[in-house]
Amino acid sequence: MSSIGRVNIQRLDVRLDEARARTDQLRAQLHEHNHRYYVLDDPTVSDAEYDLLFRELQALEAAHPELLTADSPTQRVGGAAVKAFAEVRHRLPMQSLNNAFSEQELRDFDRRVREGLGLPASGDLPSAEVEYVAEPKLDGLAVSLIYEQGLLVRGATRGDGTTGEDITENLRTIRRIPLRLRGEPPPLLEVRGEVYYPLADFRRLNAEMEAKGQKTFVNPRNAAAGALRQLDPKITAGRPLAFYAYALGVSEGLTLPRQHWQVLQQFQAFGLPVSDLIERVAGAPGCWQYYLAMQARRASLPFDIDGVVYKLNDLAGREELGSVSRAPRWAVAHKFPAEEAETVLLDVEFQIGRTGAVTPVARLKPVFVGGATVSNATLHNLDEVARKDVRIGDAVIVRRAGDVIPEVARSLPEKRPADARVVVLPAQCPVCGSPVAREEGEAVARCTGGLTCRAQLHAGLLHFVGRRAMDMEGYGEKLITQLIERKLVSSPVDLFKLDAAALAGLERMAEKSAQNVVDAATKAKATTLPRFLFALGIRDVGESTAEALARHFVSLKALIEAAQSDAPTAEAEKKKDRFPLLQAVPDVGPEVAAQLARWFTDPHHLDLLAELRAVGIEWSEQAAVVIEGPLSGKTFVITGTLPESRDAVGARIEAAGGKLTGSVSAKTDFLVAGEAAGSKLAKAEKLGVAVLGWDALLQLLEQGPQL
Ligand code: 9MJ
Repeated sequence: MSSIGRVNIQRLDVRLDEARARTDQLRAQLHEHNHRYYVLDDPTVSDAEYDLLFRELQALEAAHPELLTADSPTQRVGGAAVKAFAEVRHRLPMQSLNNAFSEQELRDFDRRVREGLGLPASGDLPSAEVEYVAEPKLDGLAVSLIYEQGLLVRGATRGDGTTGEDITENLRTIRRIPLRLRGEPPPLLEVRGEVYYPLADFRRLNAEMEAKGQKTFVNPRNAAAGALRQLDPKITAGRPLAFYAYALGVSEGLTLPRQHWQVLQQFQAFGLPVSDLIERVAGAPGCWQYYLAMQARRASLPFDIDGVVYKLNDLAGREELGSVSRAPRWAVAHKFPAEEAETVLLDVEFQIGRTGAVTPVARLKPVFVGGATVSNATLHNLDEVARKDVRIGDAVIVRRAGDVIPEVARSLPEKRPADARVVVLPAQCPVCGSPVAREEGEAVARCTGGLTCRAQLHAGLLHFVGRRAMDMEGYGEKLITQLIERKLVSSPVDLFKLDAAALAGLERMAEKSAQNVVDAATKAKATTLPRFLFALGIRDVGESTAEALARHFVSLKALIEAAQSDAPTAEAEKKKDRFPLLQAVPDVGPEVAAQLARWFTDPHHLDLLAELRAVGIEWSEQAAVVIEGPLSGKTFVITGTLPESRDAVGARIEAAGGKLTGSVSAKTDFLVAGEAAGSKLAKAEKLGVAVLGWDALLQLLEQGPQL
């Protein structure tokens, strides 16, 4: 860096084209130094030398604002503070990972992968182990970075996996995130990874906060979340967040590698930071070795990890395996054991959940465990309390892992005081006084008060207004408590009957916010059937089941009719095939079907549905749009690696009227098979299903099937 010594202020007077040439040169140098410092951890200049270059560029840009570019190293903190983050819909959902907690669960994962790929069981010779990529599992926040023509144009949080928040300006302040990719990036590349707070910086931050008399962060994850949530990027810029890339999202024009390992190598070539702790391992034994090695290194790592992740290396195999609900079948997070600490059980209270479930909650002498102070923990249910022989006054072991609710793991009877008391289930609900009942064979006791119980009503309403349900903004915990206490609301229907005048009398409710809340209710009336079904809070009906029901039945009426004709009569109870209509829905088994049948035959619930309709709740009831085209009426399955992403190929087929399904059966018309196609190809050949290569598919898309 010999030129820096000669910087002088007269340079600012040079002609524009000279200035342009120099800014280009400075940016290239600064990008290179940033990359060496933040990504490769191998700087070749001192901080002072870097600063000189940086200041020269700043001065030139100040003198020639027309030369400023968004990817200039001076523009990391360019954005102004915002009032709120905009929503971003992820083009490909950001999935979460299933967890494994033991060596056995890791082996089960490997077995499911082998079965899914049609491989013989591990240990049956001749069989090679499946190759996995093993990665440390950073305890931070997952983000998505979109690069267009190599430029960082958008960064977003994971959010609920479908919709996140646009935090581009905050992510731009993270030095390890390149503003411009190196090498020859494709026109579109989405990079996913984890933003985290390095431990040394976290300790420094907390020491500073403490010195200033401010509240400290409980753990690095919260510190990272706090920094990313700042509406003013200048504050984020003052927090030294870090980033590692670990997954590919959408891309266009990228020659798709065959292996995840190669994706990570490509990332590095693009200048993205990839952890050097990532390794390729063979089968469950290789994964287990990696787990043990990481566990041993955990305490000396410069960042927090809460486990390791194993991912199938072969990308075609991943497509073959697909996902269940929101998690891929081809990966698993193997978590480190939860941290434990000893404390005293001061008392047991009973909480009433949305479905009336009575949960014993431990009130504890506060204790620091798993990165947080814990004073309440779940005891799950009374069977568990009895099994663990936990008594009030006992010394107990509390366990906490990551985001999981803390639990009382066991008691220490050897330390039991003479006045320890046995925990008894209350006969009446502590909130509404209705009898508490426990059905035969069920571990859970329930309050029988239904929506007459304030606790059930409160939890039910919170669920109803939730973001993934009716999405009614402004209806928080406190507002709902007040609405119930003042008897303004005794059912979800009442939420739609409130007017601004009634709301304005409540605490912390100015006229304008009262109107906003009323407007949110009005807006929420137009919804979708899956959201509405989920909002009803039927036991065991989560979001994905609600979606499956809506897809299958299309209308609420059809669902109700099916549930009612499936409702168990004494005669049907005897038969093995109970709930045939409901169980025809993918993912609905006998237990969920029983809940549905019960819910939709209860007259109170049918009244509730009628009332919700009467206050104006609407959703469209249309079967998925049928597109007419050359492939109408034909069913396709896609497998293997194709020149375009599976989504893109699927979109082409659907645009031509074809229908996509996930697995090959006798009803499949065509299997589109790319390279490295596996068990689906074998099955198609066995069933005599027509197999198309890429060129044959393109021809078919143009001409339709030749009859
Ligand atoms: C973490 N947290 O370190 C994934 N993760 O991959 C790693 N998370 C992930 N991979 C797909 N290393 C979804 C999440």
